Amino acid sequence: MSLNEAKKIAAYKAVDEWVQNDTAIGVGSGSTVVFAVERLAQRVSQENLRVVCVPTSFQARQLIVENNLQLGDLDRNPHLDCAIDGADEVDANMTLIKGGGGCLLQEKIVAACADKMIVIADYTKDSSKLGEQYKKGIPIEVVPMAYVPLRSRIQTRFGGKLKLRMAVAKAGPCVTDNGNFILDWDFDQQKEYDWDAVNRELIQMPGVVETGLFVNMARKAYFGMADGTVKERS
Ligand code: DER
Repeated sequence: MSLNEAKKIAAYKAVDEWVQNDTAIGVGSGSTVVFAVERLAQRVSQENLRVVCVPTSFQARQLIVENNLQLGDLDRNPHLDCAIDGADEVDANMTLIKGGGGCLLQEKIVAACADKMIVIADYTKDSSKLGEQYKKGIPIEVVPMAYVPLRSRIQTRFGGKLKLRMAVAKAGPCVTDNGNFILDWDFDQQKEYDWDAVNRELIQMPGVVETGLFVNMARKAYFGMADGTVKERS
């Protein structure tokens, strides 16, 4: 089974299990969510469902509009029944690394407004420990003026190495939908981290906007496996 097919079966199963009529849904960002929106659009059309979709990025907004789904926002839908989103890695305790696509801030805000955060992923995201498979580091969204002092402060406090995420099709650093930079923290994998404590400490640092550590937020994860099955974790 290809990676895309694995993403698809996870996304379809999650949408089928968590979406019913009159559901307000947070729509995540990334490539796996594309399949979730595809399935959502199918069900809305086939079952004449009423759903409202709140995006977590410009990409998610485009997906909602292009699939003729009802576009919502947190002004009108401050309480969501569920948020369906991808992840870069999921550990055994359901701690997530997110932000590989640079959308972590709005994703975390929307997930926090949802009764349930549902994660959809392919089998390469299924780890027992963070860093086992995802090697690009933990994304930390920072205010641009603060990236240099924060890079050294976090390195000194927690070890590892932080790199400013550079844009691919544009000169200079990656700029998020919120006008911020991202530092990717290649943490020391020999260390045991209390991710909840690390996350809380990072957030307190002036200039840190949000981290890609989603701790105690995900209710259930669906992993599309290479053999065509869907593995679930909660
Ligand atoms: O940037 C993000 O947080 C995305 O949700 C990412 O974690 C998952 O992206 P993928 O579905 O393309 O792997």
